[in-house]
Amino acid sequence: MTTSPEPLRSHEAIAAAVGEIVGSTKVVDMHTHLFAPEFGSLNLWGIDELLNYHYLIAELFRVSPIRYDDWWAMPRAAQADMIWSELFVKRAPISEAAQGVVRVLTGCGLDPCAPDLTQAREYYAAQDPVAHAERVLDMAGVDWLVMTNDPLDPDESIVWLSGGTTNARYRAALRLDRILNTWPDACSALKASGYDVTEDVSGDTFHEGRRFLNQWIERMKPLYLAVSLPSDFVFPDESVRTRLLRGIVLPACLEHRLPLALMIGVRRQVNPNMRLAGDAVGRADIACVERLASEYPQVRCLITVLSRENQHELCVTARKFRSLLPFGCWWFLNNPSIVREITQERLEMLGATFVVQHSDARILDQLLYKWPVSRKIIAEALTETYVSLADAGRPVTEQDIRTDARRLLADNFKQWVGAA
Ligand code: HDL
Ligand code: ZN
Repeated sequence: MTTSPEPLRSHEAIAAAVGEIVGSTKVVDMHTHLFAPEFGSLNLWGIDELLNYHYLIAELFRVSPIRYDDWWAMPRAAQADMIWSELFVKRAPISEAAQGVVRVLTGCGLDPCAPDLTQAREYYAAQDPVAHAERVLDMAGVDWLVMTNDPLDPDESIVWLSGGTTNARYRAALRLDRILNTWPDACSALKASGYDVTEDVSGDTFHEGRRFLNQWIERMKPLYLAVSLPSDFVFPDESVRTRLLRGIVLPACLEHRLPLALMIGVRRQVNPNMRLAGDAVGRADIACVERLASEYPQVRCLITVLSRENQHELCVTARKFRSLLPFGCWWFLNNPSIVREITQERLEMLGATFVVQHSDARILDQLLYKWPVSRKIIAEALTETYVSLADAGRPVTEQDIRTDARRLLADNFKQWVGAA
C-alpha cells in the first residue's frame, strides 16, 4: 500500500486508514505459551486442544454439574465433545473464549454450527504440523513470536538438551516462576542436577544459581527473563524471593543485558480442582515496581499487571521510570471491553511508548482469533486518538499511523530486547 502524504481530515478517512494499517501491520507476539513444531507434543493445535483451553474448561464447569474428578478422568476427545455440546450446541457461544473458537472455525471454512466435531477433526487430521504452523502465523499476521520456556520442566528441557529449535519465528523467553515462587521444589531439582544450592539461600546458592541461569541463557538464547508474581508480591523484603532476585536474577539481567518481564497479580490455584483454570486475580502494590526500578535503573523491565484496578497506576508509574515498558492486556483483561479501556488510557498517558498487546496463546490456532479481535479494538482506540489530534488542529497522515502502529505492535518490543 502506498503511503499518501495527504493529511487525513475526516473521521471516516482516519478510521479507514487506521483500520487498514493496524489490520495489516505484522505483529511480534511477545508473550505466548506456544511451542515450535520441533517441541512435538508441547506444540498444541487442532480442535480438541482449542476446546480444552482452560478458559473454556472454567466455563464448562459453570454449566455442568460434572464432578471434577470425573472430568479429569475423561479422554481429551471426550472432554472436547462435552465442551462443544454444552457451550456451542446447547447454548449460543457468546463468551469471549467461545466466540474465539467460532472465529477459528469460520476462518478455516468449517461449520460453527456443526452438531459434533466430525468435520473439524477431519480438517485438522489432514494438516501437517509444520506447514499448519507457518500458515496460521501468516494468516494471523504474526511475524514471529516469543514462547514461554521453563528450564525446570522435564518435558521441555529434554528438547533443549537435544538442540531446541532453530525456527526463527519461535524465540525463547526464560521463565523463572519455579525458582522465584516455589524455591524449595526448584532447590531440590537444582541439587539433583548438581548445583550446590540450599533452601535457605546460603553458601554457594547465588554462585550456583547464576551458573544454572548462565547455562540456560546460553542454551535458550532468550530475549528476556520472565516471572509471574502473586498479587501480594513485595519488593524489597526479607523473603527468599527478594534474595534470589537480588542475588541471581537481576545480576544475570545486568550481565547478559537481558530485560526482565514482571507479570504481577496472580492468585494461583484458588480452586485447585480446576488445575490450570484454577488461578484468580488480585490487585498488586505497584509501589514495589517503583522500588525495583529505583534500585535497578539499568534493568529494562517489561511489565504487565493482571488486575484492571492496577492499570491506571501502571501508566502513572511508567511515566516515572523510563526503564518500564508496559505490555499487553493480560489473561483476564484480554476481553474486548477491557482491552479498549486499557489501550485508550495508555495512549492518553504514554503515547505510542508501550507494547499494545500479546496473545498469550496456548494453542496455535488461537492466533486466528486473538489477533484479529485485538487489531479491531486497537484500531478503534487509535482512531479516537488521531481524530482528537486532527480536531486539535494537527493534520494526521498515513505515515503517522503506520509508524505508530509498527511501534505499538512490534518495534517497541524489538528495540527493548535488541531484536532485529
Ligand atoms: O502466567 C502466565 O503466563 C499466564 O498467562 C498463565 O499461563 C495463564 O494460565 C494463561 O494462560 N493466561 O492466558
Ligand atoms: Zn501467559
